[in-house]
Amino acid sequence: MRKRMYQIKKTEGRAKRAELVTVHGTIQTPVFMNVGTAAAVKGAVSTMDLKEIGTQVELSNTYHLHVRPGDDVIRQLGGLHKFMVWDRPILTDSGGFQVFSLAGLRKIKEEGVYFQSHVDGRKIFMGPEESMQIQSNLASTIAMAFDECPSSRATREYVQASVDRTTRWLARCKAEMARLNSLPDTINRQQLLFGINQGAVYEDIRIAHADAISEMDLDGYAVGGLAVGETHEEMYHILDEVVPHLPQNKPTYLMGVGTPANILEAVERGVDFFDCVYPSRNGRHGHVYTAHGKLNLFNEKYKLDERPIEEGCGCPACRHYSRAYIRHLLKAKEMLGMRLCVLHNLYFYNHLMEEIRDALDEGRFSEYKAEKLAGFEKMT
Ligand code: PRF
Ligand code: ZN
Repeated sequence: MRKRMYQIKKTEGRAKRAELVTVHGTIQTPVFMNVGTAAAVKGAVSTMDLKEIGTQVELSNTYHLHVRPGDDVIRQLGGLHKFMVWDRPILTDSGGFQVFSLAGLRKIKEEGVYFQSHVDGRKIFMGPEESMQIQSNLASTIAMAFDECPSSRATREYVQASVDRTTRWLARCKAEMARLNSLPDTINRQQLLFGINQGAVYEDIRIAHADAISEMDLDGYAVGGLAVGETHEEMYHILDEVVPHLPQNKPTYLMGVGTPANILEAVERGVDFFDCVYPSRNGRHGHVYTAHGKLNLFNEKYKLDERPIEEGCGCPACRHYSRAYIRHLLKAKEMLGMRLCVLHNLYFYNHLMEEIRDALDEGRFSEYKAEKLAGFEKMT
């Protein structure tokens, strides 16, 4: 009997406090994965920085790394961990979502997706097997299944046909991952595979899909296709309906979500993995998170403000620098300005997750959540 990789430590309602043991170390959940799309967190943040701000999992993208520098290059250099000098877990997204949001002129067929590279316009084909092969070359800790994320406004007919194809793709992903993990020269032969639930806002399609993929005994399950234009209330409703149809003894990942408030709501509904570009993207624009809402450091009112971004924050920006100085750096377009804001925001998210885990450990998540939400009131 293989040791249980995923262990639930504590529950409160549907909320789970758990840990996932991987070949690259143990992940404490709920966790926020820090997005480094092309093997780099935007804003000149290094993997040394990530360790300093408490990042547990880094997330990269199959599509971007396949286009540049090429997964064959990363494989020859010993895999993504060695390439970017990061020894903790890495999750790679499958490319499906990025192809739909970035690439030009795409054609979806049963075998996979034909599209043009956003870098040089070159024609590329990616199907479930190709996505698994690329992720195996990257040798990430967790690979994501190759899926289609239909628009939140797609018709019921379109969504049903798309979800059915995503289910067939998932079976092909599972078979290909098993084959790759059995090859002697695969870098990470214990690569995990998470399946992805789709179905837009059609709850019956979502539930039937969740039931179907739950039988496939994957290492974890994601809810995809949310935060793509539906309202927050619709998203919470889908989570209410779908999460109970996913295996409770496996990790649950809500892809691309979200604001601190979204995360608190989703933890309450049983989600334990998150990722989002908000902290890094907002940081690059001088927008920084605090317990009382977001600040825009470009604002004139911080010109002479000698306080840190947030009093008591343990991040590298707040331990040393004032709002006034960071504002000056941003206005002067000095790279350091962006970098300090991104470090603060990622620390803020990582620290929020640590507080969520502590609250769950101590059986006071519900109070903690209410208290945090009241503070975030002004934050969008
Ligand atoms: N599928 C994949 N990656 C994703 C999504 C999805 O639906 C989303 C949707 N929020 C973000 N990232 N593969
Ligand atoms: Zn800070």
